[in-house]
Amino acid sequence: MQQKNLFYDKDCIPVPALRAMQLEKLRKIIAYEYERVALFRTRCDKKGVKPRDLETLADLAKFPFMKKTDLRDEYPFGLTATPMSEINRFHCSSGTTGKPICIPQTAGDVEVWTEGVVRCLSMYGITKDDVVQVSYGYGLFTGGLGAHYGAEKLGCAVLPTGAGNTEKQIMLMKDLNVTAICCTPSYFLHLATVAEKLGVDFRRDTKLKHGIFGAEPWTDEMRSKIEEISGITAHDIYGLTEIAGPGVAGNCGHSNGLHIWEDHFYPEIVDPDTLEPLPDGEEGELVITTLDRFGTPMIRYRTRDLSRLHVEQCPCGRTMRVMDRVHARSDDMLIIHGVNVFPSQIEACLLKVPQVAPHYMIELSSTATMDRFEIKVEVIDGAFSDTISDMELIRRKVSASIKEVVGLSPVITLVPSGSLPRSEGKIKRVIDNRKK
Ligand code: DLL
Repeated sequence: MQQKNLFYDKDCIPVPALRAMQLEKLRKIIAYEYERVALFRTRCDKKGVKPRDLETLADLAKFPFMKKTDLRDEYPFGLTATPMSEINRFHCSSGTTGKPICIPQTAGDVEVWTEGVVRCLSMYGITKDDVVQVSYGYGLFTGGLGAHYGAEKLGCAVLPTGAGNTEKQIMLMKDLNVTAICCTPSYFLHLATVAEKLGVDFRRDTKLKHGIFGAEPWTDEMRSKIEEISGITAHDIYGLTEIAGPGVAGNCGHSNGLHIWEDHFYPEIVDPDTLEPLPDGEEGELVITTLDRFGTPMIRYRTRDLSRLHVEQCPCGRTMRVMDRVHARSDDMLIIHGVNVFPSQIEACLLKVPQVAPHYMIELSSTATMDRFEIKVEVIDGAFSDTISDMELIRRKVSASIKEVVGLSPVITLVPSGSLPRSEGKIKRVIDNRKK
């Protein structure tokens, strides 16, 4: 059973009390946003809906959505709801195109975010006796400072390495008896490869027990692989800049999903095409309303992340709803030869083949007549061979595994271990050079 900790009682608030609290907070934040943010007010007026129309939780569906383009269009302060004197911190997310988005936040907003991280860390079994290495990037990205503030608040000894300088990270991990590391799962894989090259065995030479991984989709197969190569427990932490940062949700280990701290972050699942709310149990796009953030409140923010809210309560005793691990974003979906393919499906298929390492790249290009779909994947040291028949055998296994799930037969290129690019932050695993 989960140890008792600072936020344990809050995690287990009885459901009726939780729903009443959410309704009260929703009423307050919607009225606040309506009064202070012109974009929201104009949209509500256009829809003919007023803050007073929120009488039940279901009434939230009457209110307009917010999305990333709103933050871009209103950059930098169009969605800021407080005077600048109350702003304590900025975080920005660059995205891939155009202007960044900027989230000004109050000191209270940072506290709510920190609390989310503390609740996640406690849930993973981390205590003040742990030494926590924060290898997420520090700066405008929320990973570094988010994990740092949470671990520090919990009373852990924090090692703020940030991203990169991998050999030094491994040395410090050993010398300072680090017990938990926070980074992207893809960076941990890189760290593991470098450790192996340096002759460092995590089990033998370090005290590492926990990995707190997030910021990018990763599959259950990847989680098993990480645990197998390192002997640590791989925990999932979810979040996004617009809503706070890491610590919006985390997994408790009792169910295969993440508790979303819904006393602060109210979740809905909507059909990504019709935008109609879906009942718990059905998969769709996760939409979040921040209940206690006042610098840049987000009302019905479309995350683009695909998930599902579980109907059943988690056996751990927490009443906060469990959401499915985010395996994909709606905008990650590739359409190849008319078939919908998520990169996470490819990852799961690849990792079923024991000779294959968890490093891969999906490359798409157009030829004169059709799309070319290629997967480059590393083969583990020892399995890579000059013998054509050995390699052909692995290639066939990979191909069959993908064909079975996705129904397509990509070109499979097996490459030696260490030959594909590594990332210190979020990894980019898809290169789509097709003509649009
Ligand atoms: O990635 C915040 C974060 C930092 C979360 C460190 C966890 C750990 P953004 O850069 O705004 O913020 O990116 C948010 O990353 O909408 C998801 O698509 C993806 N994402 C974040 N955590 C997970 C996760 C941070 N655990 C976007 N699993 C989100 C899957 C995740 N995807």
